[in-house]
Amino acid sequence: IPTIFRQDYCPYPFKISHLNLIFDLDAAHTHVHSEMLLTRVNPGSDLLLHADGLSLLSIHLDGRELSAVTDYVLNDDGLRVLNPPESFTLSIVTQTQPDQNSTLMGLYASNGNLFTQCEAEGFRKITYFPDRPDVMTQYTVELRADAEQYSVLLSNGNLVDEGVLDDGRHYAKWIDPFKKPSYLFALVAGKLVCQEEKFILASGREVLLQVWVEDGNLDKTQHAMESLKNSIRWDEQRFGLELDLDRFMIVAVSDFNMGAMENKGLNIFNTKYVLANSRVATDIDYANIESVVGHEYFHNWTGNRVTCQDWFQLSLKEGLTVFRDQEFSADMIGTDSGRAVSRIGDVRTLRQVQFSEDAGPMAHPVRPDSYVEINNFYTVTIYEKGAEVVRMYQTLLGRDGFRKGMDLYFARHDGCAVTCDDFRAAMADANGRDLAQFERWYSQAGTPVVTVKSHYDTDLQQYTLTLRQSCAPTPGQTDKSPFHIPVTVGLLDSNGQEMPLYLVGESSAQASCVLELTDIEQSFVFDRIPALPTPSLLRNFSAPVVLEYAYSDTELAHLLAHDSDAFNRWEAGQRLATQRLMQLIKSVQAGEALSLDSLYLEAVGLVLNDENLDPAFRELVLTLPSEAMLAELSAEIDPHAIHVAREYMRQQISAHMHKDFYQVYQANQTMGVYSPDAISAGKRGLKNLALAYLVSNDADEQMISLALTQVHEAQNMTDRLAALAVLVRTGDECAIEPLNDFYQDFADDALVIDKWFSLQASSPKTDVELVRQLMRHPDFNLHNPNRARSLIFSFCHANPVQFHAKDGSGYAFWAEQVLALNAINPQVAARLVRVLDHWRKYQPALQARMQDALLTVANSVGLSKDVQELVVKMLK
Ligand code: B3K
Ligand code: ZN
Repeated sequence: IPTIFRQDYCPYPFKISHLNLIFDLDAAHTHVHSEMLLTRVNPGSDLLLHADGLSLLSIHLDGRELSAVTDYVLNDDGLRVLNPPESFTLSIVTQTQPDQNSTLMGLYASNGNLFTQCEAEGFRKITYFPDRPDVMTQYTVELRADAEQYSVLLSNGNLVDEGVLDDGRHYAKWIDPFKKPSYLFALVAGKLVCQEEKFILASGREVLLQVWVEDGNLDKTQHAMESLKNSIRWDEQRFGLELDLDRFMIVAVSDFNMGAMENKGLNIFNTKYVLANSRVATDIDYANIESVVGHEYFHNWTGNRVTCQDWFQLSLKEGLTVFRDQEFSADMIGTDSGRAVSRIGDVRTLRQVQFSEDAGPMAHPVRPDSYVEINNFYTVTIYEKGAEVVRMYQTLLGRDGFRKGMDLYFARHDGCAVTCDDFRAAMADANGRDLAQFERWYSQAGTPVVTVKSHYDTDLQQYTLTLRQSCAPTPGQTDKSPFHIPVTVGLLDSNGQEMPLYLVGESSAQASCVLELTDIEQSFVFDRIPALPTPSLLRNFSAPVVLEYAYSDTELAHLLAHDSDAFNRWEAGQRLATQRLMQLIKSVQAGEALSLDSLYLEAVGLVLNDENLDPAFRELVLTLPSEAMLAELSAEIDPHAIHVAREYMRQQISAHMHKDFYQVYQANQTMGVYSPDAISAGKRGLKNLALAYLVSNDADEQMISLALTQVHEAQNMTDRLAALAVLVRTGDECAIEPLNDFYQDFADDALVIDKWFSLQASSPKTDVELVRQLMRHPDFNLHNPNRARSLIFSFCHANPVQFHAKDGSGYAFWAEQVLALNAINPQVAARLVRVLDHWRKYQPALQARMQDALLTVANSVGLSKDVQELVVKMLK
């Protein structure tokens, strides 16, 4: 399988000013007529057009039919037109079969409607075209279809004409006024209904906003519409960026490979990120919808108006847009503690998933140097680490400096396909800063470790922090050069107050300051420090690094109680918990008696009972690091010991704070009409965390009936699902009836049935046999990615203790499912492959069984590029 290298980039030799597309749509056979106007812009070669599984019906150049012998060569992956003239029109007719397309790339059918997904390389499944992001073209699209079955016909841009054809079918013609790369093309055809609203932009211009869904779902579109309006306002206010079209559409589809897609003016969404009302969606669903709607909308500028030169620059649009959606979600909460809660959530994902990617066989830089299958590079490194890299510009340059950089970026590159270097240059030039070293964040993989040592000089009243950085080797990169790392710090006195910081040589004091670590080791000296402080390091997680400092328990308890940086308060609690959990894991392995000291319990008890603190924040502090996080921190992963240790600690917390949890449970009930706002959601989150602790394994009847009552009386999905989850986790009979009721109540709502599958699959009481049994349920369907994820992925990802069963039965199941999915949908299969990323870090006995499973997959015939690239890298 060929590898693509970043260094091999060559500009495309032709410019394509216009592309006219006519679609004769039908689920069985769709004909695509394409006409493009080409002009040579670079001397030399033949014209190369991409293709993937297309049937060519005809091809004409300036009206002359081309001959397969003398004029063109047809391959599996493309078409080569030999010796074309300098300027010409090429007309091509192709045929595709949407209802046979189970990959969900290109044109495909879902519940009888037709949709497209083109990013990254799906357009080549629709027609012959240079399917690369730096070829930007103006599109005119005419859709023709049966008027009843496909009553709604949508594409990018503005609707310019519609009507009835002679043969009784109808048509719609769309023109997108902005040139765009092929990956942003989209069409939708089907029986759909919409919620629509006119909206006035800051400039006074009126636009039409629509949310399209299948019939019967109009009671679930309001939140997506609100989120869209909030996104539009936010981008105007924070970045001065206005919606550039007269119409903006969101369409929900139930068969979708990922979350959503930012096609110009026609965003296509997984139903999971559109549909919500209080009966069917949880607080987390509501928050995710807001964030994904924001993300796709923000792409309109960061991705669409300015796009990527090649796919190696993917983080240029994804990292930046994730950063923007994170800031949007934080601003929507508004309060400082809300911002911290939102930041903690983002960092948790980063550490749990991205740090582990960066330490495994798939580690790659934010701007990779090579790939086999680009779909394998839509990763947490490109997205989440990419967002951290963008955030560091803001930390280094300040909010205003960052805004200046963004303004310059758009001034320079609007309408162009550019690189990560162009973005960095705009940030540097707009602020007169040298950001040359900052480039290493793009080119070097791996998570840097920053080790901090402190020294207090009583006589000089000086406090010195010495920072040292290192970064472990990653595949293909053995030696790393130092990164440019912003480390935000503060110092607390013994009362927990901020000490004014006077860096030596600076006259003004700050409460928090950004230390710029650029060498391997650097010392920073603070003057006028009257007594030994407690350092608060890496505030707000100012860089995506592991920070090591030999904190004592009392220092951590002090930070947890007093730090003005809410992120570091939480962090101190997590450090306390992690130290204990790692010790407990060792004790479990050694067969020793387990115990938990009171310092931890007292420290988190203060937070639990502090009613001045945001409930959402209290919930986060009382949530132990996940089993996945503990695995990531282990030198050799023992999933069973991790599970036992964490469950033990949960029980201890539960036993010691039973009364407090009960009180918190009662005090944080939300009454009245459901609202997904952060305060109400935070209360529900804390209340349901309290419930989960109350119903720990040895729960008494009274607590079980508390959960049962909540299941029966819940007025919203958040409360109902949380209580049901708690019951399912007991593995007792008490869960059977509520689970059945839940299924009956929501049998016709696919997204809720996904929750029903997922809840069972992720319960530590569910073994692989039960998962196999659930796969035989009439509602299970491997072709639907949401359903596959809800059962198979939930089991493999979210149920480590069962997935890693000692007999290897979980891994055998994994191999079977990877192969089954490989034949249907390679992208979804490849995601599942990644579950075994870290097989070499597990205990030897598990490792051997994982290797067997990996080899079973690797030695199978008919592997997709997607799956093959991964297993090869994992077995290397
Ligand atoms: N840009 C799309 C992702 C496309 C994934 C293709 N395998 C969604 C997003 O990041 O907004
Ligand atoms: Zn994106």
